[in-house]
Amino acid sequence: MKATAIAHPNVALVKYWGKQPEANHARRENTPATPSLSIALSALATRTAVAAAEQDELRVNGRPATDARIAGLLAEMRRAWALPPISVTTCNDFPTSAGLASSASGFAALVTAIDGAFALGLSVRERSVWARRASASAARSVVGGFAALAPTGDDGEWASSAVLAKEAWPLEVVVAVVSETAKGVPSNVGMEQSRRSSPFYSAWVESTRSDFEAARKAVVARDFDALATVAEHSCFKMHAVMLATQPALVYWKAATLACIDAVRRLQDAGTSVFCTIDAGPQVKAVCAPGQGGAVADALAQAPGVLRVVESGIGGAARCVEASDADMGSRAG
Ligand code: 2P0
Repeated sequence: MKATAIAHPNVALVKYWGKQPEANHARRENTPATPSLSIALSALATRTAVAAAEQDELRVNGRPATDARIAGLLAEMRRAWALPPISVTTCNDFPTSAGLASSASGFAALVTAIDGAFALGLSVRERSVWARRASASAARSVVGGFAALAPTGDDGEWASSAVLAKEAWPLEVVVAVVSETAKGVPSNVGMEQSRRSSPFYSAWVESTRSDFEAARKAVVARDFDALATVAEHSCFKMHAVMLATQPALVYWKAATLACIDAVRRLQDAGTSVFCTIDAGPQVKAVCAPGQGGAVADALAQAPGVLRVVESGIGGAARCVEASDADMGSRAG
């Protein structure tokens, strides 16, 4: 009755920002208002061990912690199965809550470890639905590779599914880390403020459906330029919604703009790269195969960049041997 799982954070190329109003649901289902499409990052990982215990307990990055969303997920799963008290030990090899999607990899790893430890026999789709209820982007980290989060099946349940296997298109991603501190407004709070107050919100929700279809086609066709066009548009449109929220959600730092400028200059010089930014200041530059090294060198020179992380596309959330200490070698 114990298991360890690894999951990778993901970067959305078509963004999720906003939830369907909860009045639409009999109970809290955390259903997005917009479909999204992402790539997982092999170089970053969350490792989570769960085991039956005397009482529920949580350790995050080596320290005792409490987390209402983890407690809520355990309570929901206990409505479905007679799970014992559980100890959860989770650790990220990257900064928590700084726009690197630690909740995505965290909940994907947690659901996968619980499934393994208690032999629940969940399908990938079922694990993605459980992860989504805790944090919608986590549904995509369950699937890994190029993943969509959209209504699925006859019941229209929002779940994640594979768009393309990671081996089919080995894009590279350079993460330019410009701040290691936790962000001010968590995503779940910020997106609700946007829904209530941003005059651009309804246009965002409406137009993201066609962005999602365009991105899905571009990924299947492995058309880098088409993906770059729709992904940058989705990113900057989401940040326009954020800026028009009251109070304004400004996640960027000066170094964020310096990175955008550096990516523009690379594009002007003919490099196949585009940038995307989530609810935080870090810039992720997505590069055609073989271009990551040159892009990393350029972004490392941008004023205010603390460090760059080069990554490939990561695999699905999966159980591993507890003795396997090296997350990088299991990048899958
Ligand atoms: C995304 N983000 O698609 C977007 C882009 C942030 C900006 O998914 O409330 O932590 O837990 O469902 O998944 C961050 O939102 O939000 C996110 P909840 P989550 O990656």
